[in-house]
Amino acid sequence: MNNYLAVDIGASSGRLVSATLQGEQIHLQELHRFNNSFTERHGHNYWNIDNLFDEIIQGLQKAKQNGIESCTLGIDTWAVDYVLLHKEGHRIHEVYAYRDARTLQAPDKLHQLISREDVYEKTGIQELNFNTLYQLFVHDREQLAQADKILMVPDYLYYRLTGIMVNEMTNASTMQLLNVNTREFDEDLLSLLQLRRNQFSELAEPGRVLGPILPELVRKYDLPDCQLILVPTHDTASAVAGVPSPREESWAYISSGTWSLLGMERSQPLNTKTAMQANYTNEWGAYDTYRFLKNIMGLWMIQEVRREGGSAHSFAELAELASAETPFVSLVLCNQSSFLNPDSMTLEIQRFCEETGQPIPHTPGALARCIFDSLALSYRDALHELQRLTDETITRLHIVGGGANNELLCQLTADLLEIEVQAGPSESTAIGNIVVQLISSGALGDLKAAGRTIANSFPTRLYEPQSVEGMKELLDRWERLKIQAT
Ligand code: ADP
Ligand code: LRH
Repeated sequence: MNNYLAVDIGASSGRLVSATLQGEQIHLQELHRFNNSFTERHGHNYWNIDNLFDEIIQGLQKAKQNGIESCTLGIDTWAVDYVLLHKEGHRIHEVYAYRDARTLQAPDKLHQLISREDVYEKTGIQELNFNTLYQLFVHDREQLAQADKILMVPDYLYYRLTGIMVNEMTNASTMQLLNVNTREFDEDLLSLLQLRRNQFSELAEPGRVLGPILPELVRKYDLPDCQLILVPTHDTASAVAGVPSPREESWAYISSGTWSLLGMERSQPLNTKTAMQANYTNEWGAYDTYRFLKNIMGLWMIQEVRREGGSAHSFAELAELASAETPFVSLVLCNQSSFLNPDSMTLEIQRFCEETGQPIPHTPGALARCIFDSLALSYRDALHELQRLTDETITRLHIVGGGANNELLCQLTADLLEIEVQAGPSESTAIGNIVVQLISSGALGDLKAAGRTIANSFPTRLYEPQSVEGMKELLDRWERLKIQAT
């Protein structure tokens, strides 16, 4: 039986899972799990990329100890962050984490040289100050000039394992440097950054067989015999490939992890002016799909509140504590930039509530309640915008990712969006990574077949919408808050 391995590394945690296809069912086993976070050094935030590589090696060793002698392997991580490489292949600089404050003013500066409208028309990518375009714009010019190659984080991990360099296209699209019409790097944007096309590698499609793990690594670490397959290396692209949808109805998704990514899978980009104004993006997906979606601040907010509280409560406990609180007491506008990387998320939430004349949440339960209520209200706005922009009526909302375990947030989403929510699987990203390997090997036909197989393999939970007491007053308050706080 073939073994398919997935390395999936999000901003908060990583895992290595193995999978087999038995009849119509995918069987998944988690072999290794580890935490991920960025750390501050000399006033900047960086990822520990060598540590992530070591965790992959450990995971592969565990695979071998579990009797896996040969396998295929795909890697996905979060988007937008990059690695500069010298000609000899070593790193020029540490890898900046996208929440680093150095890009906060970058969009305003860059758009003095080219308008927002032009960039959106070319790329279809929403403006987020941490997109690679803005990060490279403020990156040290000398280092950029020295860079023989620029790889995204998962491209770099593939390179460390195989010695082969490519720019996988789902992640490359989040650079905001690809032209949605030519489906190549946009020459105007490259010259604005004073970069050459040959500083990047070939743009490669998911599904391609890249090559085996370098023999010296296999020998040194006693690893299984593994062929690396390019998967959608952007975790959100894999997460959407892992949604248990046969793609027959009008469906939307929330990929619910560190970020909440709410959107639709489409076969065409939608880069109109109204889509730009609503800050919707067109990220590239596997098999000529686009993810028309919006970034919502997501569970990062509770991750930070939990961390600041000394991790005294698990995520499940925080959701339980929140369930016991009175709903909709205090609300925050999650997508305000002040929540992107505050010194203290707890204090930032409290400051927002104080300034807007709302009760100040102090306990872990009250803070968690405020976050979940506010996220669900933000999802409501985003779903309405999505339907307006695409002129579609969504009949089913899938919630996938770790947040699918949060029963309170799933129920709140069903209630406030007045839609049936299908929650799970929580490991949709690793699953999407696996199904692209299955499609690549011919074991599955396409994304539709994959969606059916996923639905057949992993339990999900349905949340029926229930009426919310005082909904009208709540929505009025939410609208007033938006006017008041902007
Ligand atoms: P990422 O890939 O961005 O690192 P994940 O998809 O792994 O994120 O999701 C992590 C999030 O899932 C956590 O921040 C937490 O809020 C949520 N989560 C995970 N398990 C549970 C649980 N049992 N109950 C409530 N929330 C959970
Ligand atoms: C989610 C994610 C998201 C990006 C952000 C950088 O992990 O990849 O799709 O916008 O991280």
